Amino acid sequence: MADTVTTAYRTCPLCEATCGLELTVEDARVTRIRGDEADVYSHGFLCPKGPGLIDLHEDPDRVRTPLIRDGDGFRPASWDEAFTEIDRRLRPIREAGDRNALALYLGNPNAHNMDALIYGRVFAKALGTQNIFTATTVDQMPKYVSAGLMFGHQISIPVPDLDRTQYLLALGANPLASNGSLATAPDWRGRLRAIQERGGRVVVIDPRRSRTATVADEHHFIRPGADAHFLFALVQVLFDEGLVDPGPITEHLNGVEAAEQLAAGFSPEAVEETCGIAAEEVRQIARELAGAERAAVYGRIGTCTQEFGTLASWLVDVLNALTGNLDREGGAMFPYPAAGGPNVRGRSGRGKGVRLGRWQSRVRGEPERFGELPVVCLAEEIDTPGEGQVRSLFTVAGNPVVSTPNAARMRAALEGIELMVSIDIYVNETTRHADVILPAPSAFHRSHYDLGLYQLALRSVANYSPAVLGPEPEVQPEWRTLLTLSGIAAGQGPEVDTDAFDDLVIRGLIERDLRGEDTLLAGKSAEEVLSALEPRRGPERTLDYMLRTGPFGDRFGADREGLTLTKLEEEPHGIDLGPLKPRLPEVLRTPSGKIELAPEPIVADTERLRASLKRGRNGGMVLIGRRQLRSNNSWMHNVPHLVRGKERCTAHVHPSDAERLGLEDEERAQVRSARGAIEVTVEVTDAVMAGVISIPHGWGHDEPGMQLSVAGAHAGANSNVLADESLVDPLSGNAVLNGIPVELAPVESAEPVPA
Ligand SMILES: Nc1nc2c(c(=O)[nH]1)N[C@H]1C(S)=C(S)[C@@H](COP(=O)(O)OP(=O)(O)OC[C@H]3O[C@@H](n4cnc5c(=O)[nH]c(N)nc54)[C@H](O)[C@@H]3O)O[C@H]1N2
Ligand SMILES: Nc1nc2c(c(=O)[nH]1)N[C@H]1C(S)=C(S)[C@@H](COP(=O)(O)OP(=O)(O)OC[C@H]3O[C@@H](n4cnc5c(=O)[nH]c(N)nc54)[C@H](O)[C@@H]3O)O[C@H]1N2
Ligand code: SF4
Ligand SMILES: [Mo]
Repeated sequence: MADTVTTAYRTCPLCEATCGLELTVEDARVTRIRGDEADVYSHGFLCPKGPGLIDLHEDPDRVRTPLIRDGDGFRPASWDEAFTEIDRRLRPIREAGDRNALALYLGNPNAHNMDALIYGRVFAKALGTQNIFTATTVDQMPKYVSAGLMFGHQISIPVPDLDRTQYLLALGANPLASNGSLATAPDWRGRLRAIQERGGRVVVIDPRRSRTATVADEHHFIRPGADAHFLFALVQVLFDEGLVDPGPITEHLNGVEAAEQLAAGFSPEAVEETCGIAAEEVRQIARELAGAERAAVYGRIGTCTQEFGTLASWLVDVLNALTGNLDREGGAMFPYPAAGGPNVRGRSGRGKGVRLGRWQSRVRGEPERFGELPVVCLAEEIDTPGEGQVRSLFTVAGNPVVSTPNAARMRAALEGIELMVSIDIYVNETTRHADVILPAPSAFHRSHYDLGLYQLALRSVANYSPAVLGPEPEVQPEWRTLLTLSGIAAGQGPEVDTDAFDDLVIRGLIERDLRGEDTLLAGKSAEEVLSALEPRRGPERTLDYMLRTGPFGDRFGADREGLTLTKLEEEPHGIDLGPLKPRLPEVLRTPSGKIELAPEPIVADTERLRASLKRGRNGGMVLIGRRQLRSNNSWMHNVPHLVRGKERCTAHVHPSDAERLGLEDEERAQVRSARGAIEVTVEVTDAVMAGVISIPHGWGHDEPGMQLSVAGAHAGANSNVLADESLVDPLSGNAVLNGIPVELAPVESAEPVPA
């Protein structure tokens, strides 16, 4: 019997759903994880990954001390040794005088990590380089660009108000596997069922009959990459049939006429062939969308990681606006995060808008967006000699070898780089190339608040989780590691006073807000605010500051009932601050103070879409991805219960294609693209559209020198060997990961896969 058995609560950091977990802790070990029934947002919901936190925590392969390269392997080192080594190796590169020789790649788990969200940007700034890359450009950058141009800030992304809508049109999203994205809400299954139970409809547009499509009222196959055509056709029908009715937001709209003109060439008949959806069905959807009492159009990764990603992302919100559903309850609404945010802070209703392309990448001249360059440029910036070549790469919670296009080129680039440093929990496909690996604490040893994902939540929710097990022995908190690296990058040497640095960070934040127009802190000094935050330090101090200056905050005494971190600490199941309310025009940050329905860069790009209508289809196959419930991009396949059972890294092929290509179910096939070839097991299924093959990403754990014993035994193949780094959505620079031309053949009759 355990001596002490306690219960702790923590928000799950693994995906965007932010479920509350109830943890049983016996003698300082977490022995059980269940859904927290009392959680104000998830009410007990959880998925099979949640309990995997125990396996992650106890995984013998997890990195627990700094590692320094030693021949082909690594040797454990102390933190001092590791930082000294980084400083020693970085110094000559830094002193050569070109800051762009340093590069940073930030991966997805940073979005779920309070330390990284607060201190990651400090590190990026300290590096002083234009070579900042993140997983955003293999994901949602098109939505950032469209939202930025339309509403004035990239984070102003309307979310479908699932709990009050009567009609949901979802494209390129499979929330029953992914648990939702750019729309933070636990238990999509329950929320979709509730729409149906109150007499509403769920319509899914996807080249696959996904799990979500299976529970929907209606599913239409669409040819990969044809969402913008389809959405434009809906817009065309709305205008053509007099169904446009933006309602109360009319006075805030610029560009309605321009939208009408742009849509004119995209009648349902004109796009039928390209989309693979019958004109009459498109018309029907447009009428139902317009006729629904409250409706929301929602597009996710399938609409972003494709050739027309920004156009599709834009059209989603054009439709929401034209049907009167933008900013209305039950429609597509702007979140209202308790910790504030760029569209909550400062002067409201008008702003500077967004500026794109403040600098360009060195090799192919890709423009910057929101401070970063497209990750499709990363390998070429490393492997192309010349002035400004990247000589040193830092990765923080990222696995670009598996997660970004042209894996072979990325692998070779990392092999050749002068210095690579990774903050990561595993020696994996990417970090095996590092010269120094710095570990990060397990989720049980760090506190949590979803600073990022609550920016996209369907309700205003606040939930803070303290570290369940206190600090992890031997592993520094990630914020201190990031600040030490910031100091090293800034030339302060390896012994960085992270407490003093942290004081500067928070002071900078406060002073920025004090300078702002419309400040909530009017009449206060930085000293007063700092002393009110005593004795907190590190991320908790910043979080407290953000909550208190947020829309529900106590504003340091101005509102006694207002939110503080102390109040949140007393509520382990979180605080629900209510459903979303209309926010127009206050949410806008465009220079015009209006919603720009037809921003100039987007209008210009519609020409490319128009031209694509004339493209003949050559009858070839195209590749798309497929998320699986028991995976998390590339990094949870070392959790035994998540990889147990049937092989999951398989290629879904339609029966008609299988027959034509001579492929049998469960046979091995070779899939080849312009960039490379992989071998996978075929699953013949009519759940995928004819002409389309679907392979999940995140696999291929068979590289040498990794420490992933479980994943290695379930290696699968890396689908990003096939993805082409030259294919991007031009407005956003986002990678095209869906709709990649491929050829497919039985392994025996195929050319051998090159090593
Ligand atoms: N073909 C194809 N490619 C895709 C996608 C697709 O749909 N199709 N999806 C894309 C999307 S949406 C995304 S977001 C990207 C993801 O791209 P990445 O973020 O580059 O890849 P992940 O697989 O999420 O890798 C996360 C890394 O973080 C480490 N890690 C986990 N937890 C922590 C932690 O707490 N601290 C630190 N420091 N490290 C940690 C893991 O070990 C792993 O190395 O992949 C993209 N790639
Ligand atoms: N279990 C699990 N959950 C996850 C992740 C994971 O790896 N595993 N990753 C997390 C991350 S980083 C993200 S960004 C989110 C993503 O969350 P979602 O956006 O819901 O991602 P997917 O489940 O990949 O669903 C995308 C759907 O788009 C379809 N699709 C592909 N191409 C096209 C196209 O051209 N048009 C249309 N209309 N559809 C297309 C695919 O068939 C697929 O069903 O999931 C998060 N949650
Ligand atoms: S749905 Fe997401 S947040 Fe919820 S338990 Fe699963 S992985 Fe965690
Ligand atoms: Mo993602």
